[in-house]
Amino acid sequence: MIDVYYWPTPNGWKVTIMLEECGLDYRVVPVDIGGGDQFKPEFLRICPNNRMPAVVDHDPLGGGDPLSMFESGAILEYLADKTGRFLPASGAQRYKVLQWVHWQMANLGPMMGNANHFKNYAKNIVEDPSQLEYGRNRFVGEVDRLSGVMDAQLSANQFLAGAEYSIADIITWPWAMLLGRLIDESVWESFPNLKRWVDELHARPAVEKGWRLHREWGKRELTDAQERARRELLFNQTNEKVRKAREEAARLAP
Ligand SMILES: N[C@@H](CCC(=O)N[C@@H](CS)C(=O)NCC(=O)O)C(=O)O
Repeated sequence: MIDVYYWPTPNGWKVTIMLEECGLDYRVVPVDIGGGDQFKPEFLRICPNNRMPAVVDHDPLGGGDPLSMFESGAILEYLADKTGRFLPASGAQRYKVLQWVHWQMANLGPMMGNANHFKNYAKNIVEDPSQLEYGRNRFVGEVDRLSGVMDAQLSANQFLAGAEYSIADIITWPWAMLLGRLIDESVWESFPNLKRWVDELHARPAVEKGWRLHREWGKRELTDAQERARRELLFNQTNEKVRKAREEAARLAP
């Protein structure tokens, strides 16, 4: 059994889609990131970076004690090795897949996260909206560039790493499918190969199921005060603020 520490966001969906694709048994542990669950000692012991997703595998590859892991890229690579699915065990194709996995982790995810911040969230935080212009242009520009990288790759290949569906696709889809919502639905006209791939993957039952899992959690109506508290929690993190929670987690460690 695998415990998956999850909230319905693109980084969370990567893991639930992979678990569904592999047909693995899993149990969902909610991590309400707007409510501060990522700072709870029991979660920080699993993920000292106070970010979900994370997993604990009670029957780990190779045996031994339960294995806990954070970072979605590492989690997908582990699950692929555990099941022998969606990542060749060796050879050139393994590294082609991993190259796109690392590309997503270092590029598309962070750039889309920052573009979303400057475009959608930050306007409720800063008093002078002109402060946002540089950040918004910088990150939306990067997302546009990265969309072109995917579109070119998918113009010559059915999937990101070539002819086979792999963890490179599973890890990239949850972010890429949000491009229209982030930029504008007309963005798809510029990236027809990317759109073809987004739609083809969406037709896979495991993708649909992993993506829909507990969507209702992220759609609660919040009061203004709750919204403010959520913003303070998510967008104002410093070492000093997180340090105390980390120390408490270390103190409680077995
Ligand atoms: N590189 C990490 C990113 C994880 C991440 O940023 N998770 C966000 C939600 S999508 C989170 O937990 N945020 C909580 C916070 O900002 O405190 C991964 O891919 O696992």
